[in-house]
Amino acid sequence: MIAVGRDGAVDLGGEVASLRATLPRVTYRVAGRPAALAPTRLDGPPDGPWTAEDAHLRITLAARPAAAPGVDGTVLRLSVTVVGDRPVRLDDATLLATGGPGGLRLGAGPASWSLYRNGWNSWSNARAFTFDEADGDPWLFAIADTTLDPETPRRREPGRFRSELVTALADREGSGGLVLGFVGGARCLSVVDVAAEVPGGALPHDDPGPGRLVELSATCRFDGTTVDPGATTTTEDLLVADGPDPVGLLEGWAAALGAAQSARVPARPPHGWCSWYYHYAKVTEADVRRALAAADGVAADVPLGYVMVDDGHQQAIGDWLATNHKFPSGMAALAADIRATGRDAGIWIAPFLVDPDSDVARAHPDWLLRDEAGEPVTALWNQIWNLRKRQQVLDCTRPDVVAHLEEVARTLARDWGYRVLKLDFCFAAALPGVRHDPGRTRAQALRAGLDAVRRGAGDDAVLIGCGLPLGPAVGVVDAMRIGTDVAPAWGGKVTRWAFSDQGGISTRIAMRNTLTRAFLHGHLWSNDPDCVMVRTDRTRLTEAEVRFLVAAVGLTDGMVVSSDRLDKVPPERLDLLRLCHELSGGRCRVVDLFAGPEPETVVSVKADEVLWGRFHWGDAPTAVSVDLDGPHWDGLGLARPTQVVEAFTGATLPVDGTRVDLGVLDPHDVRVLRLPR
Ligand code: 9PG
Repeated sequence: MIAVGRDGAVDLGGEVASLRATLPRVTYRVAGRPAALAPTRLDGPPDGPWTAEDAHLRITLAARPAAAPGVDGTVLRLSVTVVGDRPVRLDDATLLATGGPGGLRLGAGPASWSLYRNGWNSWSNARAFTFDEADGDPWLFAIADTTLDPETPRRREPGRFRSELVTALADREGSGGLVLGFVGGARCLSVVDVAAEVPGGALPHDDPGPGRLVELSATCRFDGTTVDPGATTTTEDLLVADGPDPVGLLEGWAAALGAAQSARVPARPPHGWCSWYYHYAKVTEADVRRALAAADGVAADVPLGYVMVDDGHQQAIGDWLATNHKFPSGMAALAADIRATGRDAGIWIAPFLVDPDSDVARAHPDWLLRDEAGEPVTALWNQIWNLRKRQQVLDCTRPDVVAHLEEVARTLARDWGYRVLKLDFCFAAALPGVRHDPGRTRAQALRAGLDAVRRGAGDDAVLIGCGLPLGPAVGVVDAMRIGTDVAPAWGGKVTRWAFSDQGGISTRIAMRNTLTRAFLHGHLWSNDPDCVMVRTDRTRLTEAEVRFLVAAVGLTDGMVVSSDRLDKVPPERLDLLRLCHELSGGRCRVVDLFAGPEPETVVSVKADEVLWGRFHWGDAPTAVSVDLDGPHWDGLGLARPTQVVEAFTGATLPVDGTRVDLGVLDPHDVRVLRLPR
């Protein structure tokens, strides 16, 4: 599968794709001077490991066959040893890089490829692109602050893509695809860069060819960490695999990462009620108690495993144990009353953020992450918290910060009784800065903070990650937000422009990630697609859009979390929440993940039936039909039905050959066909 030639190239040859890559490259600094080890040949036996050396570093590349089920590929790992007598500051370690003719063979070439681009954290966008599209950083600072790694900027140029942690290429002609994904994320943040020129993109318009691959490289970021003489550090493992089923490759990668990093996957996704999307920061104790009372009334239809107080209980960001006047009984008493109803109590914190005016920031200025100039690093500006000042960040490589985080989590979870913790804005702990421990990467600093929270909260606590980079979270969180915030509005053209169609607050963008990141579910954690709003008060979501939300969350088997005033929700809307639970529980496949920016077809396989969802993203009423034919149908092993029942309308629809006519769908509507097994 893999060979390293004396001419200095790695050959990864598969049935579907083959890759001819240059050797590893490591950039570093010694005594402040930038340097690179970029060998033109490696030494070693034919099947490795292979080494190269300069005056400061020795690098060793090792390859082994991938062990992941259903994934036939190679895993690469690079070790870096400091052989000189001076400490080295490591920047980037590129495990493989290629480009130009012969660099990558897949189908006819880049003009027929789709690329899966994954964003940095929970809120960042993920979707398929074609190489005539451009994908740059959002222009609005508020969106950039919360969705981007500032160390991995993206230019807005057609055909140039930067994906975090994993990418996959699919041949749209159907021959298959290639996945390049890191099967570790607790040690390094990582990126895969892919650039190609195609007709209609950066190439001249009259160029009819299959396009040119310009660059493909996979890199671990060491963030300038110091490695001492004699010490060795290693990259995360990189999985490179090809095969006929590109979505299956992404699933295989997720399974491999989950196994390698001991993912915590709950037997069933947690479900409950969250205060945020109705009460927002104005939430009061009375609101939560009213929700609790309503929960009993709807329990027969809508199980609520937990009741969560989101943002709004604390006195200041950072002072998590100081409750504001809106919760007069105190948070421990409230948790006790929630638990007395048989439900878990949940609470929101942003563990690594501190408000500049908080007690913790004033008492411990030395706890703050600082930049090279000694100024506190700031993560974002949130007008709800502090109109005048940006939020600051804790340095999680400090033992006193770790002890503080542990103590906060211990108090919330064990003393107060909040077994469910939503950990928000966690990206902050991985921002660039000068850390107390110069030997730890940004990923390791974040991981140290997460581990402290887990230790404090205990093994049986349910941790829900949010605003959290994906790789470092695997193995700590039980559930993970995988998209931006929903809103009681779909998000039209103006939001799309303001948010550069990426993060922000938009049900449309949130639901896109619910589909495009569905394959992470059950491998890395339980996916949290954000709350399901079915209400008729305080909302501009149409009935069609509510169905869309219900179907996306249900079919992908995500957490079902209500955020309505349940005492005001009419019975026919409660029915939709019940249906959301009923649709859950299957093994889901987003069939057309690579077909365009917005997947339309989601198939969920359950014990007794197959659910076939057809999502209509368009802004106009449209006649829609479904064709059950195709490779995904063949894999389901179902008899050809002559009629099917639609889940939302209850209508029985005739099957004409393999086609089902769904009629005219409203904008942003969905239909779900129930196919008995
Ligand atoms: C609470 C909310 C909810 C929500 C989270 C997160 O950039 N911003 O100012 C910004 C504000 C809120 C936000 C994300 C970004 O939402 O996703 O579920 O918990 O915090 O404040």
